[in-house]
This record gives sequence, C-alpha cells and structure tokens, in this order.
Amino acid sequence: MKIKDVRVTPIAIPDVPLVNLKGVHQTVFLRAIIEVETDSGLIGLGETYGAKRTLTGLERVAPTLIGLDPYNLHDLRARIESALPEGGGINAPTALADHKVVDVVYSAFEIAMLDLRGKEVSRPLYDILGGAVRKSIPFGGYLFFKFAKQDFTFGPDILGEVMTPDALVEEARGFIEEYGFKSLKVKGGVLEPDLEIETMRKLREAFPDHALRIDPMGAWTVPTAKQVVDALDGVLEYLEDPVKGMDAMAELSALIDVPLATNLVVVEFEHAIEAIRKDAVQIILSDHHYWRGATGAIHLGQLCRAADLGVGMHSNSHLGISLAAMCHVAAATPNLTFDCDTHYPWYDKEIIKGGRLTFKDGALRVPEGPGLGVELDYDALAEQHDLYKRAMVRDRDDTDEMLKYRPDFVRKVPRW
Ligand code: GKR
Ligand code: MG
Repeated sequence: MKIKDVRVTPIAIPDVPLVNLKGVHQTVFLRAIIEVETDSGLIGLGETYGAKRTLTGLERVAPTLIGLDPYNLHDLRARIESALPEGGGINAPTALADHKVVDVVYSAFEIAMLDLRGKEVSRPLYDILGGAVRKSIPFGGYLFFKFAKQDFTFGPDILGEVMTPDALVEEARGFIEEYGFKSLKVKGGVLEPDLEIETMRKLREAFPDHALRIDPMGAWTVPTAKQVVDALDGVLEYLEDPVKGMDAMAELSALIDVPLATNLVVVEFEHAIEAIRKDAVQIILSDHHYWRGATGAIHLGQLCRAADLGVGMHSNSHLGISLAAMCHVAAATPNLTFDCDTHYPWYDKEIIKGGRLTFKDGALRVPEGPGLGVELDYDALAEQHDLYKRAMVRDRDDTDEMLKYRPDFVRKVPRW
C-alpha cells in the first residue's frame, strides 16, 4: 500500500462569541480536512487546525507524501521535516501557547495513516494503537462566558449573552439536560476573580455531584490564584493553567493541594521533563493534534504513568473526524482518568456521513471502525469549503475579534 494522492480542504464552521482571557471567538472557526488516497483505493482521513500557518504547512507537505508507505511513520516525519526546514509555530502572536508546525502537520497526517492501516485490515483504529481499555469515552461540559452575537452573516447565536454567574449556571443546566455531562469545565479568566469564585460556588450548589474545573489560561498572579483556591476549598477537581508560565505554576503548586492541570505550559515532551523536575503540574492534558499524533499522545500517557501524573484531554473547536480520533486515542490510553474536553456542543455542522455524533450520559461510544469509523460527507464538505471562501477569515485571532465588542480591550496576561 502506497500513497498516491493527498487532498487538503480548508473549511469554515459558524461559531458563536465565546470569551476567553485573550479575546473572543470569531464568526467562524477554521479546520483543514485531509484525505490521503492509496494505490489500493483506500482513503485515510484527518482533521486539524485550518488557520494559515497550519494550512501552508499541510499544503507544502502534501505532494511530498506521494509514494509513502502508511506503515512507515519515521519516513512520514522525515518527509515533513525536509518539506518544512524552517519549522516555526502555527499560532497568531496573541495566542497563549504555540505548537510547532512540524508536530501539528505530522499529527494530522499520522491520523490519516493510522486510519488507512485500520481500513486495510478492517479493524478499528484503537486496535492499531494497542487495543481499547474502554469503549465509552466520558466528556465534560465545556462552559464559556459569552457575548450575544452581533454578526449573523454566517449563522445564528446560541443562548444569547452569558456574562454572569447565574447565566453560566443556566448554561450548565442546559448542557447537562441535553448531553448528560457528569463534569463541567469553566473557561475562566473572563470575569473578576470574585465573580468566577461565585460562579464555581453556584455550580457546586446547583450540581453537587459534578466534578468541577476552571481554566483561566494564566489570568491570575500566584497570590490571586492562591486566594481563589482557598475560597474554593473542596469545590475543584482540578485547576487548569491558573497562572502564566512553568515557574509560576511550580510556585503555586507548592502552596496548594488542588492538582494543577495544563495545556499551556507543557505542550512538548521537553516541557514535560521540566514540569516533572519542578513539580509544576499534576495533570497533563493530551491532544493528538499537536502531541505528535495518536502515537505521541499515547506515549505521553506512558510518560505520565511513569511520573505519577494524571492525564486528561484538551480540545479546540473541532468536528467529527477529530472527535472520532480523540475517542480512539482515549480508548487506547489506559491512564486517561479524567473526562475529556470538547467544544462540540457549541456548533451544529458536521462533515461526516450520518451527521453529528451523539453523546449519551455525557459519553460517546468509540466508533467501531474500520480505522476511525467515520466517512466524509462530500456535500457537507463542499458547503463548508464554500463558507471558507466566502467568510475570508484566514487566521484565528481572538484579540482582534474582541476589539469589535470592546474597542478599548487590551490583552493582558496575567490580568488579575
Ligand atoms: O476555545 O477559547 C477557546 C479555548 O480557550 C481554547 O482555545 C483552548 O485551547 O480549550 C482550550 C483550553 O483548554 O485552553
Ligand atoms: Mg486549557
């Protein structure tokens, strides 16, 4: 089996104004859909970020993969490194962490190669990854403060404005009713810390049995974070990226008992070694989009087991190919002990056949394959590619978008 064609299709999906420390979501989010076709007629799928640096990397690498054997992941890596010799990162300068373009491009194509391998032997992708330790993957409800939408050009709003503790509790109630989530994560760093403390207390009161987390993305100084932790004694399952940078995380970690999780200070294996040495985090959030694919995410799980760290799963706005890949990786990561993040409830489009995947009691069944177990709906793909051409958004920049809602906004990390 050899690769004979590679197609990369950028798409746009209508989004709603979800707020975070650095700004607000744009009117659409961008994804890139990958199809890798073999001389035996199989098509392997992948999905990743669709913003300009990732897209350029994918497009430059695509023609160099012709002739590749999907079983040779070392050759895949070598071809990517030689097609992208200058490397670099993928994110806009206003983002809070960056990922190497080489890792992101590798990750996207690796999933497609593994999908092909599963398809060739008619086995689900989790079997290619060493087998499933679970078939039902629990996800948490990912709660955001949000503005009421101003620009309806590409799609409607969901829920209107949610900018108070009480409104966020109602958002959570709706998510739990609709999806059955058993845990809740709040994207913090948006309101004053006192209001976010009130939010978490009200969530605890309303949902006494749900695991609760907050992720302020480095919004707080160490003393502020310590005050929040003291005020939320007994409320949090874990605290995600409360302060900015490895050393601040280590300083806070030494002062508190609540576990610290991260998808900002540990995004490469080298960082994991530093974090373990400094005892800066207790949980690393894996993500097959940048942890060197599914195999890298599983290696991360093994490293965490050796270092006695927990493993969770981070998300960004994504569609069903990514969600299916997350499920297979989660199925094959024995020590993934926390509910995974997902942005999936925040939009209603899909580009896979059969439409949207359905959560039951907050969990998804792993698609049974072959490979990822999902197929492309080409009409839906064409529709979202058309929106990509019309929307003319080419990069993710939440700070730039925020200026449309708050013209005097200044990105400040930490803010409090
Ligand atoms: O969608 O605004 C967002 C999130 O802030 C996302 O970009 C983060 O990558 O969900 C992520 C996180 O956990 O930090
Ligand atoms: Mg995070």
